[in-house]
Amino acid sequence: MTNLSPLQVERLKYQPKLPSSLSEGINKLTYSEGSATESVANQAEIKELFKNTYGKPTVTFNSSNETQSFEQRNVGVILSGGQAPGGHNVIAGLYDALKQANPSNKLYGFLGGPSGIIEGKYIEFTDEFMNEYRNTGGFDIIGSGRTKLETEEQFKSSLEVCKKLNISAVVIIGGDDSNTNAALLAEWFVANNAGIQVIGCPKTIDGDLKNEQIEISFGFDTATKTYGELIGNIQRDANSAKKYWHFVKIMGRSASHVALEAALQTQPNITLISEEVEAKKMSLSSIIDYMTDIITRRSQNGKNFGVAIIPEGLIEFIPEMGAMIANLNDIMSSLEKDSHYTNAEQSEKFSIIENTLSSDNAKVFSSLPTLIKAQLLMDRDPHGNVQVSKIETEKLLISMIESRLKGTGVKFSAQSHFFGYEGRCAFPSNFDADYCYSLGYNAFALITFGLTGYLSSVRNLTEPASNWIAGGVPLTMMMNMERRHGEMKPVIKKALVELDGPVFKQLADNREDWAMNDRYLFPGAIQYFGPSSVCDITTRTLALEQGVNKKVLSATV
Ligand code: FBP
Repeated sequence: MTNLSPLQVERLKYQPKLPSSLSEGINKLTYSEGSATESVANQAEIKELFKNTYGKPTVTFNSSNETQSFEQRNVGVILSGGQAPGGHNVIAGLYDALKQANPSNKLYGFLGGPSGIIEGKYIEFTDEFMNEYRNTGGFDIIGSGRTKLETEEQFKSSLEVCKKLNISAVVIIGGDDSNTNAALLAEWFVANNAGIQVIGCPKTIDGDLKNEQIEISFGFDTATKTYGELIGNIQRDANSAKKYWHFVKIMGRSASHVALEAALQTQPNITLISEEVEAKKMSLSSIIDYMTDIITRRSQNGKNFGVAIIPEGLIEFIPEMGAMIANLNDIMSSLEKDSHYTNAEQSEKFSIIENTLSSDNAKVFSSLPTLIKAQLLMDRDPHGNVQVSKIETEKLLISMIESRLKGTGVKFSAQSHFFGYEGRCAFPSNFDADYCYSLGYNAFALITFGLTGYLSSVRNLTEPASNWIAGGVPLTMMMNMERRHGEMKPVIKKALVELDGPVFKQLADNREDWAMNDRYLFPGAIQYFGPSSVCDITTRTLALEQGVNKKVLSATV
């Protein structure tokens, strides 16, 4: 290995921690079953679509006195969707468990996301190769992709590739869309007697793949701490120069968990939460009223500066925008196949869109600046999502506030930022390094017990790693029916910010104080070595949701 930074060298030596139920060894496990499960909604439709994998029980692992031995087997792994810190450690945990079970076992990595299994593009992991990636950020070990696995042809070619490599289990490391793929593939393999198990691992910096069994998806911890550091630095700058308002858009496609967590870590002057905007039916104009009021009141106190946090997915949660985008998504799926539209110039495209949208939605679309209109028309991702990371909501808000303040005498000079990609490939924090390694190790434990259509689950995460609880949760339990590409499809339901929950309450109780009095916090960079109170601290979100706020928040008071 050449060209390693000093931190890389030290991180490669870090030995991630496992829950004590798993740390006795992969051959020393037993498991207990919970009761049968139901999907979160649309039970009848989901049951019908997942005849073989619906309704299975949750499972929990415990260490056993008996030692099992395992036949040789081959496993495939896929990294799917957006990068999240710790993905390499999931593979490392999976690899170590698999080799511990039987040194002749093989792990194949499919290249470039789900398309790797369809096209038969893979590598075989070796000790030497795996060791280069332990505790590192990124998904570059095998690459990632967003191909949606849903057609009969895709399933058939995946089966052919697995048969060729003698693979009897596939682990899909992904977010809600990717684990929907995992559920579909698991069902298809059972229905076709393929003898191949499918296990998912909960990944996404967005933090929206969670429920009672999945306390948080991996990557959220590291990504939010990275954004916390950057926002803290911006706050110092704003408070030093006292001349700019910084509008910071924070990644997180739909849910505002990332923006909310970053706000609790840094205490900025304004934080918008998409779920609140939707619940209060706030129009774009009323959001501008809210922000302009704070900017004006601060200005009256001689403070022509501040920091505002804007969640990436905001635009879809503003009622008139959300309705227009839903209408746009439906019409785009047919317009994208129409050569008259695809060959048209931008201005002609806008008028085709305005003539095809309903009249209310056409009015909303036409009221937007050209830049935002063009960004709204960009390609959808393979799952039918608008690519909100490409929509510059922060600039839209700045320009609308500038117009609103014109002639009022309030000084408003703004800088815009988008913190997203900066946080997705950071070196995993100690928490994510341990959590990811445990998720991967645990995924192999699920495989050894013959389970399929399960998501690797490690919980009790605010406790030391030795007290974490390892097990599995059926993927169908998290599903409901949603409209995608103009059709109803089974998908894993996103967990949005709960407005009556303790995390949002922490913001709501403090935001007026933070708006007017500068209560900025400066979290600084993630620490990997040093006192546990700094290095092993979890997120406010996890701590508040698990009711251990005192321990974690004391550092901020
Ligand atoms: P996943 O849901 O796949 O984890 O991706 C999350 C995310 O980082 C979102 O926060 C963001 O909107 C999106 O990916 C960006 O996608 P891309 O990487 O394709 O630009």
